[in-house]
Amino acid sequence: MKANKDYFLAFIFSLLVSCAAPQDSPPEPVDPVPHARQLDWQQLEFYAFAHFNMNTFTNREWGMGNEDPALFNPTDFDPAQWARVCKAAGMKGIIITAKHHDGFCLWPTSTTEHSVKNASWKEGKGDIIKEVAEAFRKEGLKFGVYLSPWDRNHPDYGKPEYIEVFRQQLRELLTNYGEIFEVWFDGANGGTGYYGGANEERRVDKKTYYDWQNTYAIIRELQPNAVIFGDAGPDVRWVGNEHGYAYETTWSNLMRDSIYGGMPEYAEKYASGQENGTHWVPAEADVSIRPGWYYHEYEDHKVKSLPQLLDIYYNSIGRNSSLLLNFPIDKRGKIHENDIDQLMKLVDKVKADFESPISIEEDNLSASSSRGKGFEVMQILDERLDRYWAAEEGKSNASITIDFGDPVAFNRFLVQENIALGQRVKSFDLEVQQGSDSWEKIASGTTIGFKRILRLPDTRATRIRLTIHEAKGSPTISHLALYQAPSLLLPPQISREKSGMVSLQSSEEGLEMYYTLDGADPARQGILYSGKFEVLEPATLRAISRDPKVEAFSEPVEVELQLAKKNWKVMDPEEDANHLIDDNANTNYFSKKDKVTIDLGATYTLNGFTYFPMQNRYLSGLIRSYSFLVSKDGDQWEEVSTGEFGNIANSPIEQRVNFSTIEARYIQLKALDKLDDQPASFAEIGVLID
Ligand code: FUL
Repeated sequence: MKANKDYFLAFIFSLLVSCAAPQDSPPEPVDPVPHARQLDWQQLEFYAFAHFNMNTFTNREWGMGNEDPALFNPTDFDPAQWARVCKAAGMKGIIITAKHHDGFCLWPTSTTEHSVKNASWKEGKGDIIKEVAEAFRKEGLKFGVYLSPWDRNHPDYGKPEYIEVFRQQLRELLTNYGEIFEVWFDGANGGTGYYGGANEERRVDKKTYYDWQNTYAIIRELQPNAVIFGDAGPDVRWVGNEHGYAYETTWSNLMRDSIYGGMPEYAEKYASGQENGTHWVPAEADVSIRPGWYYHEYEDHKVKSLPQLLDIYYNSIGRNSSLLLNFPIDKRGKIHENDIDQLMKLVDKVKADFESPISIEEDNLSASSSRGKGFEVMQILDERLDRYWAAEEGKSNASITIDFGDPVAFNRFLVQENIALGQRVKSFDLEVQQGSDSWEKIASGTTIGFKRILRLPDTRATRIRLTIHEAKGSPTISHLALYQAPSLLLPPQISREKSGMVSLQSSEEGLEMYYTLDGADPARQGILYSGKFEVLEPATLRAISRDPKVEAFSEPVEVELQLAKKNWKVMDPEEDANHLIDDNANTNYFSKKDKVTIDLGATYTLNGFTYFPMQNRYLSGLIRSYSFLVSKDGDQWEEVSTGEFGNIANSPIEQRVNFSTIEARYIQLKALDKLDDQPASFAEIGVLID
């Protein structure tokens, strides 16, 4: 293992150094401190989650446990592709759902018939776990397993007998598939299920039922280097949300003994750790690249955007947490192309952000206090955890100053503590001098931990000072760096109000935005955006962002704006009618009558309509087949189109329908058939005019 090798080299190096020049003694650790396996794990930072199991084939997030094993049947299972993608993204390994709550096992376990043994895939002769473990090992990546404690298939779930089944499953996974780096236990536990045909609700006492200590002992025996993940650790803890965000204050210290897996108050009380936590249990932020953990074709257009993924990166890895990014593996058995595209955008941007650290020389550095030989401030220059600056014993506040002489430009600040001696920093400020002798505070923070990254506005400074105000014991800093990240140069985001007012939103401060309304090239003929503008008639809006610092343009974006809904009125509304015509696809209108009627406020020559289905994670009332009618006076109606929104269940994107030109002032969309029995739902409705 690389990290172990690094420690060994570091040890030899420190021996040599200590022979040459005697070092002062290192600071006493501030408890709790990490175990060696936790230190190795911490340096992985970024690794993948794969949700691939029975739910992939039943289009669900949680299965009941009564699914037919034959349904598991990937058509082009390709774990080598997963491994290549993860490797290219700089991810260090993968954790796979060996068994999710529905109980289906991805390996031919001896404990149940509910497994790949009875799948159509490879006529029951396959072993997903084996193939994934081998593919990842081949790329030099790590392999870990998610094993759901809750099992909605097993007849004995809830009884003492099940615990032995669960442990046997764990033994098989930890014995037959080589080195395992992490074992992941979900907090979701107990409830309704199939349970071998009982079809009932089974609640368990989450504190006592699993007898976790004896289960952990099996892991320690079979895989002593593996970290165990759970709400209560014991080695790595849940960050407390599924958005991939750690908190401004994130301690790796935790009151571990007050917590058990699946505890209701966990997220609120414990997720950001505790300054006086008794055990070292660092945070792991888990999040899916799509809304769901499992693959659903209807989410193909909902893969997280680059700005969303960047926020996740900076709010996890930049806040003393690791990042476990999930790929919902698709029905072929591959990572979907859309997911790969977005992942690689993130990877390229992160690479660009940290590509060229601003050079800091030993002579630029000074500290208000230093422990002595071996702990001087220049130790922060390299990235090794075991070479660090420490303040004098007993000093809990101290500062590091970088004096560049000439101004430097930066917008990222990265700082790390030597966590091997415990997490110490409680609060800090970042200040700059810009020519004069007075210090200006540009940021402040609380915890640092293994890694803290601040995203800052573009800043120019001749001197930069990190002041640690409060720490548990004398602070240690193992690394500090500054970067000038390029702007996030994305096309503007376009939104429009019911009134027809259009706004452009930029992906980063300091960008210019240009637009045209006649289809012309916005880079050459664009109007500089300075605030909302009105567009009432249909128009082709093209827009582009420009970074004046580097004189570069983003890709252009193009939107066909339809007739503004300024004078529209929903006739006979059942609910908050505005949601239907507010030009915001994130608000919905529901109709128990399964139809909507609108007065356009004037007569137009129509040649089509649009239906934007709801965009919520859980869909209801989507229209499958429709009838569209128009009227000149609101009395006499004529059907101008009827048909199907073919693939709306799988692809709930805006639907566009054209028909022969007709004059009308009133329109009506009727649902003839829906995906379920819920009231017909509409995010937006629009008209196309000639
Ligand atoms: C949750 C589970 O219930 C989800 O299905 C998913 O596996 C996620 C990672 O953890 O608690």
